[in-house]
Amino acid sequence: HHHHERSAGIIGAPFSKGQRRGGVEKGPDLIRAAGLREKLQAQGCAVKDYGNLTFEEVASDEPVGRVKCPRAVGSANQRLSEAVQAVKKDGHTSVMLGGDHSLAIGSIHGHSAAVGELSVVWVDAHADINTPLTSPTGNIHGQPMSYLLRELHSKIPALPNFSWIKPCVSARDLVYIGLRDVDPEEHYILKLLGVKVFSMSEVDRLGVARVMEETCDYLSAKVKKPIHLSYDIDAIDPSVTPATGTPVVGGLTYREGMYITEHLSQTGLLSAVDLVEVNPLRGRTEEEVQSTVRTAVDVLLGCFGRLREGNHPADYLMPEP
Ligand code: EXY
Ligand code: MN
Ligand code: MN
Repeated sequence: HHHHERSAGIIGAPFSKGQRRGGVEKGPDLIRAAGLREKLQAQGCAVKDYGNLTFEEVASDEPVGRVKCPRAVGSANQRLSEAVQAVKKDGHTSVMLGGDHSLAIGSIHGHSAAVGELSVVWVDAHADINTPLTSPTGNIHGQPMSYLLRELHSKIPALPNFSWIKPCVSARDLVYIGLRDVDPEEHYILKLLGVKVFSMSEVDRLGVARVMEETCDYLSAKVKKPIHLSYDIDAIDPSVTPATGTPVVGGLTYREGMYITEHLSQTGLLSAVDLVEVNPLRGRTEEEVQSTVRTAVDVLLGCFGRLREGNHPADYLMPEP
């Protein structure tokens, strides 16, 4: 395996207003406290931690149609987009620690603003592609992809603090892995746009190795674009990662979850990663919280070259007697 020079630029985004449940804003500090920086450095990855973003309080944020907290979500994501652009301009792989998945709006927007056309790999139990008009809940964490896809632009109504968002991803550059809880309206959109989906059924049928091979073949059919990996911890089975807001049975095993990161890391194209939806208040015991947080850290280590076979530094010299 060739060794890629990598560095991680970590952005904490302690934001939870893309959904109803408090606690998900504690994700960034918990993931750091589990030793993310130290473990990345121990595997030879340079780390710059940009700290946590601070988000302005929005005085009154009444729903617009069904959409809840649009002003807070819009302005938080604008901040995040700028932060991700700065991290990319400093030459790092961006690591955004959420927070809820509405943050993918700013993370992907900022990544694209810095590097241009992207491939997006969305690992999630959910498709997060409801438009403001199809959303059954109004929660923006179930909608981020709809704001980002060029093909859905005409379906998106104006929302306060959203006018800065320009759709920057094409449907053919998006792949989903792990889906098992998709609303009918979302399913219609996925079929209409012909989005590549490896639901849990495809993971069952093909196995994760073939899913990843096909994912990368599909995405690099013409040109190899930088990859944005948006990893929702609820993609993994709740027996492993229970501390999350919308757990769904029948998810990825720990091993499948790791394999996805190992494979993407080895493409050398991974340019930004989101790790979202870790919510310690949703764990019933401390062990449930710790198992979720440890797995989140392992996902990120896999993104930066950790292999289960083991690793060694490129310049390792065996001690001579
Ligand atoms: N599809 C549902 C909705 O739009 O509200 C549930 C979305 C859950 C989203 C989680 C973060 O991935
Ligand atoms: Mn999600
Ligand atoms: Mn999800």
